Amino acid sequence: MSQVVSYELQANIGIITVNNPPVNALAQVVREGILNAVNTAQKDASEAIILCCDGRTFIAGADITEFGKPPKEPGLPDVLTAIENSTKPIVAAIHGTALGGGFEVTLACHYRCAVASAKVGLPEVKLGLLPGAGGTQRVPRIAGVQAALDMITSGNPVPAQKAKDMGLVDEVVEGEELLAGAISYTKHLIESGAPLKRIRDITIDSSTIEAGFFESARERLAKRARGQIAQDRIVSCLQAAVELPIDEGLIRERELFKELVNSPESAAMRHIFFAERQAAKIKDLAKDTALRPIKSVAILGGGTMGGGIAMCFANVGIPVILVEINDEALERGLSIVRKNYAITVQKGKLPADKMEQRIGLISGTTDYGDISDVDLVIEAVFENLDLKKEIFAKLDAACKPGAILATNTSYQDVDAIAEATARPEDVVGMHFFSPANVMKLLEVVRGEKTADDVLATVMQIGKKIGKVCALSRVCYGFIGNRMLGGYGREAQMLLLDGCTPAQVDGALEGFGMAMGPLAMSDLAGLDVGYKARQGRTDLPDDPKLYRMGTMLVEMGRYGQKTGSGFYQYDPETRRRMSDPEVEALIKEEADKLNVEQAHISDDEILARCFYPLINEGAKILEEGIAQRASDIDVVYIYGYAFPVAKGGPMHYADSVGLKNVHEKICEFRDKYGEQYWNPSPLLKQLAEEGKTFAQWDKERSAPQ
Ligand code: 3H9
Repeated sequence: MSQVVSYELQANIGIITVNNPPVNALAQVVREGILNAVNTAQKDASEAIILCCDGRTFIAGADITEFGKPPKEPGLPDVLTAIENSTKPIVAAIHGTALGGGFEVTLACHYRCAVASAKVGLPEVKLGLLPGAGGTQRVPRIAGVQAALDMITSGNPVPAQKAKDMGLVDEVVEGEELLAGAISYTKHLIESGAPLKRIRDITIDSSTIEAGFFESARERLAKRARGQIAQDRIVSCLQAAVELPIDEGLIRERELFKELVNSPESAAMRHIFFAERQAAKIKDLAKDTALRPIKSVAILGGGTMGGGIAMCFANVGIPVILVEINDEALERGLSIVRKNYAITVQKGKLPADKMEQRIGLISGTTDYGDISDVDLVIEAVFENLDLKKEIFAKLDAACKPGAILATNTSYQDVDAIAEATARPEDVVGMHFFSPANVMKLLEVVRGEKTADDVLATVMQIGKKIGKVCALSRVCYGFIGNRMLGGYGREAQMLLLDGCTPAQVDGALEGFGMAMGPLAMSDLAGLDVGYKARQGRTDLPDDPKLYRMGTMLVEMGRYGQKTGSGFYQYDPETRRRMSDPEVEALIKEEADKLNVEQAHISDDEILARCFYPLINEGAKILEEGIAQRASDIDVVYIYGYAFPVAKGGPMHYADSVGLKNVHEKICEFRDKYGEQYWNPSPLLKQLAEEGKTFAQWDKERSAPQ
């Protein structure tokens, strides 16, 4: 048949098997193979056909690497037409995850059966796309329009039993022996003379759809879309499913799919899909590096961060010991954990008995002697290098040989911490982001002497607890926080230069940031940055630098916690409001400093705030702190809420053009001074060569 699709006749059942590791994506050879097999089966002695897959999953979707390249025949819709028009019933047999185009293949089949552990879903929206092979037309026909809307706009997969309840799957087969179960189900269909059930023949009764249903769905989705267009186009497709005959609905779906697949939004989101998976790979580490078993964990420090980290491990069934300096602190830490779990239960995201199970996995101690046996320790005390060194010396004495000793520091020198022990090879940074039980990013910091198996183990355990891992070498602030410096600085400088806080935040929120930098500083507390600056000797002596943040703190305006900062906050709702007093103060200060205020466009605000990030990112690359530009994007998407539809700062720079970014940085250097705007040599070089960061990554990933 073909290398990746085989066909065999077992008694009166034809069996088509796809085998295209790792996830049976619908590459051209798979599409062609299925089409040929379906055609073959029409002419042989089979009475029904089963479509199943080898390996870990049913077809997990279209081959994403093919998007953006010239289309190759046969297209997926042609394959689906052949399946749907088969004169013999075709039964999809699902295990693993039938996703996107993979699930759409099953919807063209006449029947679907699945093992209980299988999931089905249409995750295209997470790639800035919509289901482009009939998903938007067939799902509402069997599951209803509301269920289709929820499923396709969330992109979340549905477990087999729920899929059966929704009508998406016909049979959940018993046990995990899928093929045997599928054969017995198909035999039953043959014997009972089951008809050729085609979803396309179902008509949606449009009178069941409330007036204004689609308009209100659009409005609701636009609020959380952060400028993304895919949700809106999905609603258009569902509307077509209700209002048009299926063939016209399929044409509409195809047109809108094409619009999205060619959009910068989808290109950015596909970039992040692959970037996330690349980031987990460490370039100079052998694939078969042996892992250290992690069966128990200790967390030092039961504050918000330590408690959140403890939850990450308990959530996946790994017992955790929380270590605090006294009973009172320990009780406080454990109660934070209980409170967080209770909130999750209240929100309906966790059954109460699961909460008890997880809390049962977290114990506490004030004695280092109790952690002598754990496999991994994560220190999460406050940011003080001497304290951390003292703790690591104690851990060295207390922990068993081979235990991994990790620090959750955000800034400190991991090598200096490692040197406080006699086993620096066991020391590594695990930088979680707050709230640690929610934020997806884990920056893994590789010290000078960190052992390979420690790194490989931490990457693997990071994935297990649901984090997206990115590797950083040691430097002040690692990848994420080091880059952030210029972003916050410029947000404040822009005020003196003529913007209001609302203008600065508005421009960045319009771009898709969840929260602008000034509102974010108010949320974190302006006093935090103020205190951090006091200890720094490396900042230029410039009265303009952080002027407004400093003044506000000295006026007692610390941000949300004191009810005012760059903004005023409604005491009840915490809604932020512009504050005329702050705006007048900014003008006054600009006059005092002889800064000529001018109107600044949103584009200029974006360049002033983002180009320092990009420039620092380029320096981080040339110094080898990050392995890839795409790793930096992953850090910003998952740790700093950079809009995924823009693909992260480095991808965004590529889309603007590195020549343009470099020229603008040079212009800012001439206008605002070299101490802030000093173009990175790598950025300059790539700009001159007309290259992108993506090309730079690619050249470095190619075998030497
Ligand atoms: C679509 O279907 C559009 C249609 O509606 C219309 C068409 C006309 N293509 O995630 P993992 C690679 S859009 C190519 O680490 P896991 C992945 O890069 C698609 N490659 O495994 C990785 O490569 P590497 C809708 C793919 O077990 C390797 O497979 N479908 C694809 O943690 C292993 O991946 C989706 O969006 C693909 N579709 O998770 C599903 N999928 O080893 C996307 C994976 O070189 N996929 N790869 O780094 C997933 O969600 C997860 O991969 C899955 C497995 C849950 C399946």
